[in-house]
Amino acid sequence: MTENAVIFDLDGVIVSTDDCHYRAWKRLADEEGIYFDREINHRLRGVSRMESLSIVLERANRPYTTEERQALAERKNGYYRELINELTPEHILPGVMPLMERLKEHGIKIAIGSSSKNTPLILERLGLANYFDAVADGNAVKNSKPDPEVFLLAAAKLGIPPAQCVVVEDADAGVEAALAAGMRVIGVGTAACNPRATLTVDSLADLSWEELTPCFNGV
Ligand code: B16
Ligand code: MG
Repeated sequence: MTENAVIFDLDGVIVSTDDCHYRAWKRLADEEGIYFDREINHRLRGVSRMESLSIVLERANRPYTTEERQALAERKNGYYRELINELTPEHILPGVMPLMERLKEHGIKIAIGSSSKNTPLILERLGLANYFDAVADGNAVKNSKPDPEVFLLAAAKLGIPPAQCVVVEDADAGVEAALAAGMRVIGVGTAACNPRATLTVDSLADLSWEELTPCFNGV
């Protein structure tokens, strides 16, 4: 039988840390006197920390040196870690655990493909540190989404060809990364209206097994 895998994005798919990112960037921007709102925050989804900072600084009224940028990114990350330290398994989004349990029962491998360098801490807080067959995150890749590197790394760690992997993503950058990796992609949450996704659902709680299985080759 052909082996298949599902690679889950973390922020916005497994857990709503996307709101923690927003609050941490907002605190930093307010302190620096830089305009920041949820629309700008939307552009940060799936994008690495330093690239996110560059987007935040588009609205700054002076240039920032490399050293200043490094310090700002560290400050934001401190605010963010204060927030994610409060996470518990109850913060796992609806539908996620039943889906992952069902995938495991059917012998379908599961992995994380996240741009976040905080992935180990988040998975630990959620009680999922040893749950996945593979974890690929921002600590292990050079290029962030929409580059396919993180998803290709997850597939390589699983030993499953990209064409047999399905990605679950909430970010447009992540949808593009999955397609560039040659994978099918389910758009959820804020990617639920992305026409490039193979399948879209508002929440994983709404995803039926009958809808999901055609996404796999050979199942
Ligand atoms: P960190 P994902 C991404 O995670 C977030 O969507 C994005 O907003 C964030 O900037 C990026 O991780 C880096 O996060 O600062 O924790 O390294 O959606 O790819 O799981
Ligand atoms: Mg995400």
